[in-house]
Amino acid sequence: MKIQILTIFPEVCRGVLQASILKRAGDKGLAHLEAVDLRQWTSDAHRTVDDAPYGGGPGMVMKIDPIARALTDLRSPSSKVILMSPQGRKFSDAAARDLSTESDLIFLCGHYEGIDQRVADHLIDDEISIGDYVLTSGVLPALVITDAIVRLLPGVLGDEHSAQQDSFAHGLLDHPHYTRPADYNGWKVPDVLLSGNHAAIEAWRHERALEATRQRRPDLLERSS
Ligand code: 9D3
Repeated sequence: MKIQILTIFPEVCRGVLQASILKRAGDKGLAHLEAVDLRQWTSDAHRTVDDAPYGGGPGMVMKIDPIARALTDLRSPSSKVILMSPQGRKFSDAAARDLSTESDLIFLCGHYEGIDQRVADHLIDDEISIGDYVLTSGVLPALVITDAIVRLLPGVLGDEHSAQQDSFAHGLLDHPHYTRPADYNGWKVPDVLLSGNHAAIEAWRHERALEATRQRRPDLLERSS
């Protein structure tokens, strides 16, 4: 799978893409992850990517021209171009699983107050938000989505089962985890986990996951039933 993040802040992306599991996925050849500088497709001395809004008002708007030229060069018949935008459909575990089956993704990141509407109307395949809070650009959302997708690719996580077993796939929050020591200043690990009784441990974990979900995220239970 190839993922390209098209942005005026490529160096921010490169830092994240060069760390941890994302770096390992790239090094192992399981994903080609790349930050691409939108200013490569400007042609003036100031490398301008934005301009004042028609109709007036504060802030700047990203111009269509550098974006259109960049996409002409980057896109292939198999690529899916996704605009990161507060107006997009909301990202989720299900969306990550859908996107992980694509071969070629291009995340277009906005900056400033917005992007010329003709980009969304004519140049993209999908428009995604990561949630109802205002960020300063689409760069962090593109990295969030890249991270969520790449960890689902076969071979990326050490244990093949860990992405499958992950909480949102079942619609439940995770159960608590403990490691040594069994008693830390009087804060004890639940006895059942030390019992060696695997059936009892599984039952306890399921009960604790259900309880946590009921208390904190009852919306997840409504959705799965
Ligand atoms: C005044 C209207 N604002 C929209 C809520 C303007 C605006 C604010 C912030 C336009 C763009 C941005 C920058 N954010 C993104 O590009 C963005 C985003 C976000 O802010 N929250 C959640 N998901 C995303 S995806 C892209």
